[in-house]
Amino acid sequence: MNNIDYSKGKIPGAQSGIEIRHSVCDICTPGMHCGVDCYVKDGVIVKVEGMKEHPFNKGKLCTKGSGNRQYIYREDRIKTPLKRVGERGEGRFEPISWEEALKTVSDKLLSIRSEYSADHVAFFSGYSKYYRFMLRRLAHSFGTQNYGTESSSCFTAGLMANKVNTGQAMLQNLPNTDLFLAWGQNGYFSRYPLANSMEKAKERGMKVIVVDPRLTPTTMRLADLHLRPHLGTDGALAHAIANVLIQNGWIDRPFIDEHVYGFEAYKEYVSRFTPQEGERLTGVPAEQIRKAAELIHESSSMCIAESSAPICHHRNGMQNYRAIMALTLITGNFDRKGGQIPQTYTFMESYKGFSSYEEEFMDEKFPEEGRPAIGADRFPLWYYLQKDMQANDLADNILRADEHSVKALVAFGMNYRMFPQDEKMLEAFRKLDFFVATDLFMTDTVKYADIVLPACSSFERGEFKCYPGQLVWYTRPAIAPLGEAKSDVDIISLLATEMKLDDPLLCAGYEACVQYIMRDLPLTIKQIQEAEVPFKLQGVPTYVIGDTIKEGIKTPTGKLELSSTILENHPEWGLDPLPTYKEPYNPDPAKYPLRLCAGTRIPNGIHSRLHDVPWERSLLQEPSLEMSMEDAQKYGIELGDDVQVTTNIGCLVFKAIPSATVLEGEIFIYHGYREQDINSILDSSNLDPYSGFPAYRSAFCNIRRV
Ligand SMILES: Nc1nc2c(c(=O)[nH]1)N[C@H]1C(S)=C(S)[C@@H](COP(=O)(O)OP(=O)(O)OC[C@H]3O[C@@H](n4cnc5c(=O)[nH]c(N)nc54)[C@H](O)[C@@H]3O)O[C@H]1N2
Ligand SMILES: Nc1nc2c(c(=O)[nH]1)N[C@H]1C(S)=C(S)[C@@H](COP(=O)(O)OP(=O)(O)OC[C@H]3O[C@@H](n4cnc5c(=O)[nH]c(N)nc54)[C@H](O)[C@@H]3O)O[C@H]1N2
Ligand SMILES: [Mo]
Repeated sequence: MNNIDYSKGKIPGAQSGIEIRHSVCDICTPGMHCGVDCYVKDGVIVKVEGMKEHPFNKGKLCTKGSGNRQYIYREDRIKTPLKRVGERGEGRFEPISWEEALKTVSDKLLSIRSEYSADHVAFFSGYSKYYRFMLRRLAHSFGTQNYGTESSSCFTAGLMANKVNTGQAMLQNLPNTDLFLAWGQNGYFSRYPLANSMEKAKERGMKVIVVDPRLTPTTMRLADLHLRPHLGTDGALAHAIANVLIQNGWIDRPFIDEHVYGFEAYKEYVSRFTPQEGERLTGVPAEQIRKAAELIHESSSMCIAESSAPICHHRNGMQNYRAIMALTLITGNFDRKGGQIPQTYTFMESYKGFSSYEEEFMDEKFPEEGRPAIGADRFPLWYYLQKDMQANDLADNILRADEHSVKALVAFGMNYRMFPQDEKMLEAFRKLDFFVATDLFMTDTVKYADIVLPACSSFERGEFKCYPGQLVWYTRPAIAPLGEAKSDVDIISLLATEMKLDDPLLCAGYEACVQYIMRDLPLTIKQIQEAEVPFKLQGVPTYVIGDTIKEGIKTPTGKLELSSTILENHPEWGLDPLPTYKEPYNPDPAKYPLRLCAGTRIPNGIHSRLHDVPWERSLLQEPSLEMSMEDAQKYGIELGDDVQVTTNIGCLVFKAIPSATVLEGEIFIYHGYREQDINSILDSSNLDPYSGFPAYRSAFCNIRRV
């Protein structure tokens, strides 16, 4: 054995009793779940490493994944079902058996359903997402449309923009493109496989434009051109670039004539966004706007990765996203090599190159006659496209306490701190007749529950996964569930069974559900389970670029829609069919002169979950506020000073980090901290009327040293 192995200390083998078992890290977004080697001794994980055989992460683990052992063994892991004995929020519970827990939940939900109606029960899911297809169906089989998720603030607004403009989701054909627009993307912190692919493509000569107000490893290492718009002004920037393209005739006219609807109205609209006007609205110099248009013109192909969170966490987020997408449409980079490629929906919000029956599974029990889901009235486009609850309206629905208010909430992985002005959610919890929470940890949300159900981590369960390129994998548990914890999917199935819902498939359990969804695959789920590592499915029909153009674009007009006919046909919603631009909302510019971005990703945090994990916390010990060097000087602030941030809702104190990566006039703060919860001072009425997404990234504030 060589010295390196000795230095690691934890050596697998008969002598040490350590065995390596493959599993998956689910800390992150499902599309990225990396393979993990769990070093297991006596049923306990003593170490984790990246799994070399995993085609996706190839042995690497990110900062977050490296903290997995400390994460799953967090001291506040819940190990048995619990019944509340103290006040809501107090955190006093008594262990109970699974039988008692399931029976209590079932009795309570059924009695609310018979006394009021099924609509008075809501089902919610935060992270993780692997069980969502079953939870949605559970809600439907129970009889309510009130199923909602954390995606009320994540990803979906971008998907909605895709559905409106092109009828379906699209992905970048990065390996073949000439020019890559990384719009609000820093893979080095939030999506490292993207950073890897970008590095590779740069080596073969791909050009890169990055649009990001900040300096990041992506802007510094990979950008040929870096545009730095003010937060939330992306729509104006996209329109100004489009304006230059159109004025110069640098567009694909034949493609537009044949495949694009609404071009003349769009052209008329963007004509006001001259480079000078673009500069005024976004802060990006007119010269750079022209330069971006030139680069697009000079490139034989272009694709755009517009990240949903930074683009859509604004009052005008979805429209900004559509404005960026319009650049693809007018240059003809749709369903073309090196451009944006339409995706086949696969599984778990992923587009992995084969089709499945997940959408059918999720919606075949949809209670059509039920009351439209919460938020349907306020966010009609959301409801039209998503057919579920816009969870940003949930707290208000409960607090209204009228005849339509939810009485019982069934929450999986719910973290009340994800919402703006999140105290309202706590108040809502207090009003509920019944609240059941399923989680790994005794969080501040869970403390409000009447019944608590212990969920297990990804290392303690088996899970079906798929990855780009028709790769599939069925993981095996690396260790037994801690205490009496169960996987969420088993809990859902047990609840359906206990309530005697008329849904034999759901009651039959996870494997049966996955088999139903994947019934067209050349292998059965049982056969897929035999492989220890991910492998490529043979004989699965794959998408051929150009097929969508040939077979028909999935919008109402069969064309790519610059002006949305869904919105044209619903004038009563009061939403603009064109991707119109609106400034971020500042309640009082004199009082709140600084732009506040709450949530730009840090490598060692994921929302609320890793702040209590020692390795992760050691990398940034206190809730911090990043500001420009110019503002630090102007406000007399130095590194480590306590700085008070004031918004129209309230104030909080953070540690100052003056940084050359930040533009003057902008403040960056990460969210999810128990001690300094930035969402508690963000305005919950500042929402995007198209998607219902909160404006986490374009709030306004003032600061002072304390
Ligand atoms: N200010 C601000 N707020 C934001 C954002 C932002 O950028 N800025 N981003 C928004 C976005 S994009 C997102 S995705 C949301 C994320 O919001 P959340 O999903 O609320 O975030 P987490 O803190 O990860 O909380 C997830 C909860 O799920 C639990 N959990 C983890 N794994 C499992 C599991 O397998 N089963 C069960 N039952 N529970 C589990 C965790 O313990 C935790 O309590 O936050 C949104 N809120
Ligand atoms: N380490 C880590 N990784 C994560 C997460 C995490 O919490 N931590 N969360 C996961 C989740 S739930 C999500 S949704 C994704 C989100 O992932 P991303 O969207 O990739 O992450 P962000 O860091 O929020 O945004 C990327 C870049 O956008 C810039 N940006 C911020 N506001 C704006 C804006 O208004 N316009 C433009 N053009 N750029 C802007 C930021 O400076 C940042 O460098 O990340 C996932 N990955
Ligand atoms: Mo997210």
